[in-house]
Amino acid sequence: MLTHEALTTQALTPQRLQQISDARQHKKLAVAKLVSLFENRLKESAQERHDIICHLQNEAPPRGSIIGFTGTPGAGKSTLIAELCKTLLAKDTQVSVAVLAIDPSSHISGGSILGDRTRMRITENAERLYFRSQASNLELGGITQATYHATRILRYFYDFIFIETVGIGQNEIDIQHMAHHTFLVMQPLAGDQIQFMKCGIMEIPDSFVINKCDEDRLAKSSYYMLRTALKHARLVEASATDDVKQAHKENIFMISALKQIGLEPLAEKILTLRDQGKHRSDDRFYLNKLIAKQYGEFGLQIIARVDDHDEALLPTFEAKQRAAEAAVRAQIKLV
Ligand SMILES: Nc1nc2c(ncn2[C@@H]2O[C@H](COP(=O)(O)OP(=O)(O)O)[C@@H](O)[C@H]2O)c(=O)[nH]1
Ligand SMILES: [Mg+2]
Repeated sequence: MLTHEALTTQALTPQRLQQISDARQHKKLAVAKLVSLFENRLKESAQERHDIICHLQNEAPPRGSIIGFTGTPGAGKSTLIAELCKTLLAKDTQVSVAVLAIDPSSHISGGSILGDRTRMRITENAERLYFRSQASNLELGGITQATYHATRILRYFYDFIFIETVGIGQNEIDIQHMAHHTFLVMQPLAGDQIQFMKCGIMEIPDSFVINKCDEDRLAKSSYYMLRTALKHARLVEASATDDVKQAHKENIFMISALKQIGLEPLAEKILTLRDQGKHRSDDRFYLNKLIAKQYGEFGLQIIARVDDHDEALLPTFEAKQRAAEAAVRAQIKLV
């Protein structure tokens, strides 16, 4: 039904090919320009985005693993990510990381340049590291469509895409959807655990980071507190033994980003999450969100009829979007 609306793929210009080749070498300007093209999602550049993804996909599937870091403001996410990046890049001389920081303060400051960027004390000239702040103007403090679209392109150029987002309800759910692995970053003895238990949010993260474990005693007490909370939430069997030395094996990481304690096991864990990128496309999830926003339940019902086999004929988000919008508009005319 929808295939005749599919975008035909066109050849890229020599300039665009050069830009892609530069981005592959992690040249920041080229990466930034490509990410902007995807973030902005201007209608007139939909064809180009489609062509770029088809071109990249043709050469190799996306490799980047998306790793989410969520948690309350002030838990130390930015500091942790900065230290973790340094550890990772030093540990593995091949690995490359892109960081997308979604800055909730941009509501107030009107821009996402300041805020967290100043706290991400990453050496900007590290070649294998790309950093970008995103304003969270679309959905309060969290994952936006722009985040998803930025990851679509970044996954072809970087081994890991770290997303920093504030944990307030819906964002955890969204980050869980987008990320291959989600870390909940907490601070010790702040009552976060109890808070999260109440919200049912404990179930969402794949791993826990207790940050600000600046001293051993604090690390241990925080570990036991978290284990108790997990047992309460029935995420760990009540009878399970608690062994602080084995914590990282059960995906609990006790860290002081400030004092650079405990980063090694976390970096090792992250390296095991490599190459997850090719296993999933979330186009449909974000397309549904877009259509729901534009056309509500009516639109969703119509696009639900797009068969799965159409995925092969509609290989990009842009192709799916065009087909879906055409289908919805056709129905509107009929009604
Ligand atoms: N004591 C201590 N403070 C930390 C640690 N990590 C971060 N901080 C501080 O906590 C504050 C908030 O950190 P930030 O990374 O901006 O938190 P975010 O809002 O979660 O991104 C800053 O003042 C950091 O210096 C840590 O391991 N120990
Ligand atoms: Mg931050």
